[in-house]
Amino acid sequence: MTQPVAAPTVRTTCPYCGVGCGVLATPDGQGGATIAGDTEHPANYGRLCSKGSALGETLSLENRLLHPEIDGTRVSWDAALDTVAKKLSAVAEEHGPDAIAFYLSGQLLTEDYYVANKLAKGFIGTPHVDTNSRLCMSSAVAAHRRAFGSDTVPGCYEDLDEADLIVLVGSNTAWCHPILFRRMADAKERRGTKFVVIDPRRTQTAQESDLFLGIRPGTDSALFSGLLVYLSDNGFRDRAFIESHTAGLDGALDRARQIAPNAAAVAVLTGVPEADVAAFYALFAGTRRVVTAFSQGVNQSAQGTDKGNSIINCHLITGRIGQPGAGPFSLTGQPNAMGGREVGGLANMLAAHMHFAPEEVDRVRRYWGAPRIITGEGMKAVALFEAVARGKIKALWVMGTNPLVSMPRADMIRDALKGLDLYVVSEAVSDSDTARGFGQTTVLLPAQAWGEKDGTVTNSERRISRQRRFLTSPGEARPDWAALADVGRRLGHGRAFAFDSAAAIFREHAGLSAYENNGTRDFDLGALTDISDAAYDVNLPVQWPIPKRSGPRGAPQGKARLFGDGRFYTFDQRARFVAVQPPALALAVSDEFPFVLNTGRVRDHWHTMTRTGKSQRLSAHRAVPFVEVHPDDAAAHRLTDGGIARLATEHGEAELEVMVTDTVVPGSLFMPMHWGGAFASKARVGALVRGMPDPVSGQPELKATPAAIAPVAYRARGFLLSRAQVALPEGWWWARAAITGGWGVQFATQDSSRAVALMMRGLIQSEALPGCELAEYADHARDRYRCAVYDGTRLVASLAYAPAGARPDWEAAKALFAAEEPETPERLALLSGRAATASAGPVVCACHGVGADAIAATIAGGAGSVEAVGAACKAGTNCGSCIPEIRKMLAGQTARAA
Ligand SMILES: Nc1nc2c(c(=O)[nH]1)N[C@H]1C(S)=C(S)[C@@H](COP(=O)(O)OP(=O)(O)OC[C@H]3O[C@@H](n4cnc5c(=O)[nH]c(N)nc54)[C@H](O)[C@@H]3O)O[C@H]1N2
Ligand SMILES: Nc1nc2c(c(=O)[nH]1)N[C@H]1C(S)=C(S)[C@@H](COP(=O)(O)OP(=O)(O)OC[C@H]3O[C@@H](n4cnc5c(=O)[nH]c(N)nc54)[C@H](O)[C@@H]3O)O[C@H]1N2
Ligand code: SF4
Ligand SMILES: [Mo]
Repeated sequence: MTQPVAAPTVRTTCPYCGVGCGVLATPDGQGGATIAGDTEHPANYGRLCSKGSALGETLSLENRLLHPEIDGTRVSWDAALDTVAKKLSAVAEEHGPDAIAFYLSGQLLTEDYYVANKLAKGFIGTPHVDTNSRLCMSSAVAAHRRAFGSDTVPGCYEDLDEADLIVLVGSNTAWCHPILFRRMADAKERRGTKFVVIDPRRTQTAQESDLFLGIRPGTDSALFSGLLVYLSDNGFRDRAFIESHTAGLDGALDRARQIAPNAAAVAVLTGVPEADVAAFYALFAGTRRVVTAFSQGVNQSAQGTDKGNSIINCHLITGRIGQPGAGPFSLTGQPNAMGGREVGGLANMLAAHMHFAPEEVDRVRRYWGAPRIITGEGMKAVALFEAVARGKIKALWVMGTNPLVSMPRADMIRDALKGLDLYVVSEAVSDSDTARGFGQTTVLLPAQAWGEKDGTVTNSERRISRQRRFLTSPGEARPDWAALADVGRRLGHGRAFAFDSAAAIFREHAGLSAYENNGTRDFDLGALTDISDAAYDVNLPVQWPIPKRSGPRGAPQGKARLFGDGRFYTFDQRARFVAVQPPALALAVSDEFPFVLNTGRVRDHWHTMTRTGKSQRLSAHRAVPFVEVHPDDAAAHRLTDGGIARLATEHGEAELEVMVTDTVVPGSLFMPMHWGGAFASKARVGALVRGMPDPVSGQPELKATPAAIAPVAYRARGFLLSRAQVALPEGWWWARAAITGGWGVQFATQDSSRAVALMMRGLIQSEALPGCELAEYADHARDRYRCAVYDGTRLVASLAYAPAGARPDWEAAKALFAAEEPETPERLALLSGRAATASAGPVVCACHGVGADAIAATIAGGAGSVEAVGAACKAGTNCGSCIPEIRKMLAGQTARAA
């Protein structure tokens, strides 16, 4: 067990992805901190990706929610919580407790989550508690439970180091789990591990693979059904394992044979060339140490649970599970996706991996001393928000998630909120779309953010780590668990919610996991039941299960792998093969909506950008919301690279910059999920997405919505750089990004250069830029305009405007804006639009701010490898998240040279 390093450096855990990297934070005493990787943390051994490295840039208090509010008016915590408690009681009295719902998040700490779950399910008595993990992991959970009888991730990260084949299904690992991808790349280097990537898009991950299967969306279960048949027919069954430790092979195999009798049939269904299908099958069959890692291309699907089970079936038939270097591996998205599952934050779980068998309900009731324990499942996210729309739910408490961007059919949800008697949002920021929604009574509760709060999270390999406080908490922000416990006390449950620390909550949570367990439930923290406050502060990280007396001489010891002994958590201890349904091939595209809209993530942004949006380094890689379109479709629909397009579905629309690329196939579009209302005029992914739920897990399909796309002919394009945020006129298209020294907004407008010049003159007479001086260059005959605004000698804003076809490039201006008091040549350059110094091009390496042009120059100058590029210009030498992009540029150069 590791000891804390000497103050003032604090050991904590990255708040972004489920890799769960250890972070060392050294506060600067002014609200900021220096960030480094924790060399002793077993998830990352000191490495951090671009997002983790830039955490120090996200700590500012700009846009933080600092005080409770009721209907937009600042109030005391007491007043806010009195209102919440009073209204909850009134709703329960009038409509029953099940008119109350909670919508939680895999970004809450386990302790927050535990208290929310206990309050709702045991004391208020509503089963309607769901979480954004429904959109993220619930199909993997359901697949685990069907196969193993429990929601257990069998393997650990060391399996990635020790595998000879890694199959990545629906996972853009290079961008979304970058530190795990570095581990995989190390394995490739060390032992020649091969990568197979299965994804409809040729992602950065795919470009690093040995074999890429560009699958037709939604057809993964056909591919893996074909693999099951192949393994069975070609002598790759592990007979002893199947015989002693599994059930249901015959049924699953019959079904698989109906779906995908051979590689030729699989090729027809999946669109993958038959030779590639055959190559994949031979590679999988012939490699004992194979990990199949899967993520949202599997889970966020109308048949996500079946996709998961079709993968697990192939590991069961070969007995490749719970062994070093072998197993199915669900890569979790959020930092505490696993913790949420552990406390029972999903509507179809009760608590501590227990469900609704009568003895389980009774056990939890006794442990909690709960007066109103629920006895059955509640509504899952999609149904829950539909119930809000129907008026069935009267009070909703949203905590740590931004559903007005991230839920499918988000515009419908926004309208539905107005019917709520009580709408509570626990948030760290004041300007998230969700915090700006409203019910008849809207209560905003300020939450402590990362660096201020204290508790635990569990990563993808079941490892519990501490998030520790290293900053004082600003304004009146409090831990989420404290707000929940205070409401519990106000509702008359003082004893059950008498928590005074995160450690106390953790002990109770660990106690429940061990309560009457005796090895019957996978999730067991028995050894941590009596953990002292001091030990809680220093002891973790540790992997569960960790029952009482688990290690030598009774010392606690976690377990890296499960199921190696062939014992599962079904009643007969056998794993189940699952007969899956054939993929539904009709994607319901129509003449009106002929495209399939796929959605997902970019390398440097986290979800709805409430944190990464503050970092100029992270905002440089992709600065505007975009849609990827294949060149053939672009030509057919008059879309040009860099132009603006309107994307429409049956549910809503967005306006995005077009990125023409052959990494998507004809007929498909891809847009990122990140830009909410605070960062772009019209780019909320949730407004567009249909979200058909998987019948088993209830997880909505977020990767395939029928859509239409058409160009939008704006008159002009431009950008505005400013020290503080400036609002642009109604009707403009815009996207905002953090830049060095302030904010940059790229815009498109129908207004003329004359109108824009007038607008700038208005701005310097308004509150936005009061009393400043305007230096202008205007050529209205050619519809061009540039200006710079000075407050004395200090540059405070700069705008460029040109006809849409001559969109001004902002890289040079951004570099000039970094100087607060520019010299004369730079001042002139801002107005002429000609760079004073060469621009570096769009940023590739976020850590060192190295642009594509600079990297291209080093390659042209003879740097022939990633290492040589790094030595010449530092790109790729810190976190390594950009190495795939550098490698692609190197390959391009080699191809050109040939
Ligand atoms: N940079 C960054 N990293 C993140 C996050 C972030 O916001 N930003 N979020 C974190 C979270 S919460 C999550 S859940 C993870 C998600 O991590 P990933 O799942 O890796 O990310 P996505 O981009 O959502 O989707 C992965 C891929 O699924 C593909 N896909 C779509 N349809 C199909 C299909 O039918 N079959 C297959 N095989 N593939 C398909 C998409 O083309 C996409 O490339 O990332 C985590 N890490
Ligand atoms: N179309 C489409 N939609 C998707 C996805 C997709 O791939 N495509 N992915 C889905 C997935 S996998 C996920 S995980 C979701 C993510 O979607 P969301 O959960 O909606 O996204 P976040 O931006 O992470 O929202 C977290 C919110 O919590 C706030 N916050 C931060 N710290 C705290 C805290 O300590 N306490 C409280 N109370 N609040 C805090 C942040 O400011 C932020 O507003 O999106 C889902 N939606
Ligand atoms: S891989 Fe990056 S985002 Fe994920 S936990 Fe590690 S540092 Fe954070
Ligand atoms: Mo997620």
